[in-house]
Amino acid sequence: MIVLLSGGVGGAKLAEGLAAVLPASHLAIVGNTGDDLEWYGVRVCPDLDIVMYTLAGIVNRETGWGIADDTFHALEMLGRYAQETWFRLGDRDLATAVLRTLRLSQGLSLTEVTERLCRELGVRTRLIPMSDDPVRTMVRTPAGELDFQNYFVARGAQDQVVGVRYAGVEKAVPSPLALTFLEAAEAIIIAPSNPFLSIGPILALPGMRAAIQRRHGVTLAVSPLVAGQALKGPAASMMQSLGYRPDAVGVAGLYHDLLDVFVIDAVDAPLASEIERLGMAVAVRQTVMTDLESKRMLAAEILQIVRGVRK
Ligand code: FO1
Repeated sequence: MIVLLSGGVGGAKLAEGLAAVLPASHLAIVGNTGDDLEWYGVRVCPDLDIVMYTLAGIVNRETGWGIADDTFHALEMLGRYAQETWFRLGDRDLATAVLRTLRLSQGLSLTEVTERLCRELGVRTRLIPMSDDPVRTMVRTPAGELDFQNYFVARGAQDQVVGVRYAGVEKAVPSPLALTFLEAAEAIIIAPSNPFLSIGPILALPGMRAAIQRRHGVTLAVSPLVAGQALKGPAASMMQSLGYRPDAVGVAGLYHDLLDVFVIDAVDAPLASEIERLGMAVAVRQTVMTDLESKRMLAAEILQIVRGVRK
């Protein structure tokens, strides 16, 4: 069993690659819920939905989020009522959120609801929210503290980030199903997602880092920074403003207590020895995933690396 810890768009790319090279029964994905939001009374789980829609083959390939060919009639109507429309939740996407909200109100856990939605969309890979409890990523900026979607979507991730906090995390517990899969995993793979906004909330759950550390299986991460830049999103500038080196060495430092192997891009090969000094092996590969072939290729290489690690 391979378990992928994933955020949204970057994580979904690797999820797609892994799903293409592994039987569905050998892959589980633990998804971030720190960027969830209540939007007009319905619960939206962007990172879970991005992965679910990607694996279902219905994701909007241009944006990486939302559903292909979705329409925005509900949002337009809200605009006519002079309500906020900055979060572009499409009509089909809204249906997912309505059904999720209904099922949660009927007493199902988010883990159960996600499992049902995936099954109904034909997704056979297990997708498990990191927790059934609410955790909200809050971003501290010179303009004040903002919830994640406000920072990211409404304000376009333009504010300088001076701190990140995961509200509610102290009282949250990891999803029991996620822990079961993590404990049994031959390998845990940390996706090339933002270390603070996507992976940070998962690792901040009480007991999560310890659960990853005490296993015998391999733990590997793929750097989300290539040549000091994120392929998407504000990871590099955040690293800098939070006082970390904005490159693969900085990311390796954030995970140094967890990793056996860190996969960096070929352009970052000169950083390998510095990362090794942090106490992990380094694998240098082409990590930029642009199409299904490059996703499959990276996934296959990761499996090969995992199988070659002697602990
Ligand atoms: N990202 C945007 O940049 N603008 C949007 O209007 C937007 C809407 C949206 C609706 C549903 C959904 O599942 C995701 C959506 N995203 C949007 C993406 C999302 O905000 C982020 O990419 C993730 O939260 C970070 O992984």
